[in-house]
Amino acid sequence: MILIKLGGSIITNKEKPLSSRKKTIENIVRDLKKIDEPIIIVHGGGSYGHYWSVKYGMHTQPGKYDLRGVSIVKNSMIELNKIILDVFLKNRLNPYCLPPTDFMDGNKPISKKVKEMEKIAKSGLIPITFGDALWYGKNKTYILSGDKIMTLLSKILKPRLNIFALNEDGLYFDLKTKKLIYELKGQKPSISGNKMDVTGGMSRKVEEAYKISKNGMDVFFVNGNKPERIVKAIKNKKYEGTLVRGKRNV
Ligand code: IP8
Repeated sequence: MILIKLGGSIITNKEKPLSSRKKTIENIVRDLKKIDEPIIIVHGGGSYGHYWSVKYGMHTQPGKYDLRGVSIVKNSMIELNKIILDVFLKNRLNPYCLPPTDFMDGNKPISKKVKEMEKIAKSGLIPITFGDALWYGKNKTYILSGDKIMTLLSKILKPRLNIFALNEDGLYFDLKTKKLIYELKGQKPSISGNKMDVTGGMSRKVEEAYKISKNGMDVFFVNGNKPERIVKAIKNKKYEGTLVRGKRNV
């Protein structure tokens, strides 16, 4: 089984509020059709969820956030999710929408529900979930990032590969030269944060990738504008991007 995160920067125009990159989503989905292993999709918020989370000052830390903000963030994520589901359907794939409320209890995953996602994926349906504003308990809410969902799901499901589709070729040694890091085995690059992103942008991804690799699994950062690279990684184990080797594979 393969876990794929479609980052907000690839599925939306981050500089333009509430605008999706439909053509790019379509290209990715068309290539996902070539994969014959069960997959689970997680997507980010981009200029939908993040736009509103910033406006309402909402973060990953549980708090008593503006209830209007909670509703609006949730609504915007449903809107983005619907766009993605429609592209899957149009391309004759069978998406199975699973908002994180279906498998989260506060900030903890419900193991039984997560395991059920694997069964759903193996049946041929494609579970699709996303980062969201969630009820935490004690009148608090929080922003659950799609990156965090990747870590939570991978810990329980132990997928063969965890893929983060980005709007970049992978991780770079430094942002000026954009020299690509091809492979990492246990060493963590330092990545500076992204102000527009309430869940921490690139640094959060690297953080979560390291947690996943420490749990033994490989993580692959790939350019979502070149979806054939996703297919090559899955089918031919050819990694045109950054591969973070899981502890057991180092
Ligand atoms: O883009 C966060 O998900 P991410 C979603 O994966 C919201 O960090 C609601 C901001």
